[in-house]
Amino acid sequence: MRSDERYIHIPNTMKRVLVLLPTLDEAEGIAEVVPRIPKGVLQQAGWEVRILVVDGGSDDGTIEIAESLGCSTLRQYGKGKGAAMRQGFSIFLQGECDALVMLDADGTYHPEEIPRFLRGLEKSDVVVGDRLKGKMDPDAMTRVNYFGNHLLTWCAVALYGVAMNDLCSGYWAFKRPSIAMLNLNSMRFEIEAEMYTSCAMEDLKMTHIPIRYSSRLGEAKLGSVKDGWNILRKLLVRRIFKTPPQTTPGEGNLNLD
Ligand SMILES: Nc1nc2c(ncn2[C@@H]2O[C@H](COP(=O)(O)OP(=O)(O)OP(=O)(O)O)[C@@H](O)[C@H]2O)c(=O)[nH]1
Ligand SMILES: [Mg+2]
Repeated sequence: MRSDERYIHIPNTMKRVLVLLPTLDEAEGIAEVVPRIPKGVLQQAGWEVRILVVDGGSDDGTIEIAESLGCSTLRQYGKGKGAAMRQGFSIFLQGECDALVMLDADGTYHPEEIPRFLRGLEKSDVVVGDRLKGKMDPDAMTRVNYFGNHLLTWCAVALYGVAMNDLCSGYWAFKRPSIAMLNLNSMRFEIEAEMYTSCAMEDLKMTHIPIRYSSRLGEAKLGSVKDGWNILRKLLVRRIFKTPPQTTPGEGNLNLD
């Protein structure tokens, strides 16, 4: 064997993680969030990182900034965070990554915590970041949202009987097969609630880890009362109709084509 040949056949033991970032006019946020993704630490832990930004039609340069930072970008079909996430999940399943981490691109969540999520996946199917038991900056969440998040989380647990600490958290990690089991048709901010209902009904093992939560950069897109009501309605609808219409068994309803 030539001296260099021994390196050629080394099996690639690196796993791949897709970091999924939904954006709508998040120029400031994306410029801060992407460089904070700890690629070096993840690489040492055996993870190769890919970043996909699914954009809802930003006109503030978000896409250009994301691309300049090495992200893949995609203009979503339709409108809404839910539609964007479903499209991102669908693309994930078409690719070869082993795990997916999703977080908002507004600077509220801390990308430095991604390795903790991936460690959590060693013992569970899904890991959910818990802001309510984590360390929250004083102005990170309005009182209305704080109360609403607790109330909706309580309703979710009462309806589904499966542990959940922070229903509206936007920071989740999934093993690949878990994504394939999700049945979703949410268009807007009810997507996380529906992810919870789907995980609960598919008996996926969820763990919760306390996370940091900070004030957002740029403007919020969520309307507390309207979106709060949509979340509650989604919890009730899924309790009665377990899967959305047009769901393909085992494949869910992730694609919007
Ligand atoms: N692709 C896409 N992303 C969206 C859309 N609406 C919001 N987002 C993104 O989804 C993430 C969450 O939106 P936010 O407005 O921060 O909502 P939130 O985090 O629930 O509410 P705040 O606590 O007020 O920040 C952010 O990264 C947004 O840019 C949309 O229609 N399409
Ligand atoms: Mg936010």
